[in-house]
Amino acid sequence: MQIIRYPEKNTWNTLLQRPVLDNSQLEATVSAVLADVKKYGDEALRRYTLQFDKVPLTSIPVPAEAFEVADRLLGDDLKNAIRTAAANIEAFHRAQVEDVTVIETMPGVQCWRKPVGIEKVGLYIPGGTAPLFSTILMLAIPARLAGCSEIVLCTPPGKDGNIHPAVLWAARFTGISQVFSIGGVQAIGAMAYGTESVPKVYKIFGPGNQYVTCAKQLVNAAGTAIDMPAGPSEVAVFADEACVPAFVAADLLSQAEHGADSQVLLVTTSETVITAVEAEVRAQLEKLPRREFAAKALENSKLVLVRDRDEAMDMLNDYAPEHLIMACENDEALATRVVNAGSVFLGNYSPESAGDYASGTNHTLPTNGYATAYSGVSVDSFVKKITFQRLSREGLQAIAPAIEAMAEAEGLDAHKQAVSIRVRYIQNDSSFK
Ligand code: HSO
Ligand code: ZN
Repeated sequence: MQIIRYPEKNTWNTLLQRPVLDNSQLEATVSAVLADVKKYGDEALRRYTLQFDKVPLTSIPVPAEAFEVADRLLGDDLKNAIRTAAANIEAFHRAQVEDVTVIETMPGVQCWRKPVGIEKVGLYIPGGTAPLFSTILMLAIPARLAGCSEIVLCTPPGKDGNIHPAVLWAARFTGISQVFSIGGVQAIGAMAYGTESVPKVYKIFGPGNQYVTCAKQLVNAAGTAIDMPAGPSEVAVFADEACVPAFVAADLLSQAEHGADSQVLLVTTSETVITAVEAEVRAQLEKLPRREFAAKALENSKLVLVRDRDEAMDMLNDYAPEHLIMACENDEALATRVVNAGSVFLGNYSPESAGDYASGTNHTLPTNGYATAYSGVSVDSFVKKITFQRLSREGLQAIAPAIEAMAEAEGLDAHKQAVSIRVRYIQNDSSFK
């Protein structure tokens, strides 16, 4: 990890830069696969699964027996852990379900907004080096709470053609309607366009590699909604002498182990913290099974010494991290100054892993600086909010002069007439026809 001491403000931009990925080469490949899926449907899904995953698919939908096998294979401890996490995630997200409030903006003018679940949503769970079944809880639970009627899931088959039992068990447990054994760009295409086996959905959620992210962006440009632009995982930690360096190091490594492209950042006001955290990172890294990924990620990562807490907060807000851990004195007071972050973890006993798995908050969060303008996934991500209104005769009469004057000033006479015609009717004007 690179150590940077007291960087001048005009160097922050460079210092906080994320690794830039060049998508230009990739886009042609991704578009070609998408076009093929659109044209050839299931046949293209089988062909690409054979080509990319090296699996000859017998069935695109995961058969019912596979869920029973998964149920037998999965240990009770893991099932209970998933149950605990799911209960917390459900409790946290249930509170996001909004009540409908009717607002009387003027006497006789009633307006309200009703959240309605997006009917068909598609969840993508990557395969690869770690089976992220926790992401199923983070997506399917809010989807169900939002009232989505069709929740489908795509995930690639492993080398043996099977899907990890925890993925299937979590899918069944959270009430997902159908699971399909496909991954990568072809899965995103299948959910965006629909094939003989896979239903077309209106919005696609979930993490993925560069290819999947590019596919999501392309189908989004063509009309399918997506959760958010996704990038590699990241965590920033603010620590002072109130931190426990071994905890900070463990948190940095927990995010670094996601992949070689992950990025971690420590901002501190204390030279002692830098020295201690660096030594701990080295020691703990050695013992990690995924040390190669973590070590690669650490090459892109920085330990930064700043002058004071104000400077630390300015820097962290500029960085807009996906996750922000504050292991410091008076964390809550300092946290009131956070303006850009996906999810914030306060104090020495709030590791990011708690939010990644089980405390209740969502782990699908804005990366790559998008926390300046985007929120993480929530029940809101799965609903549209439809507004309604009803005006009484009195209400319309009261508001009519305002509408008429504005319509006239915009030169939109038919708009004015839609009000005036009713007013004349109400007044029983003889000119009404
Ligand atoms: N830290 C990831 C989520 C995750 N962690 C899943 C473990 N499993 C989101 O940035
Ligand atoms: Zn994680």
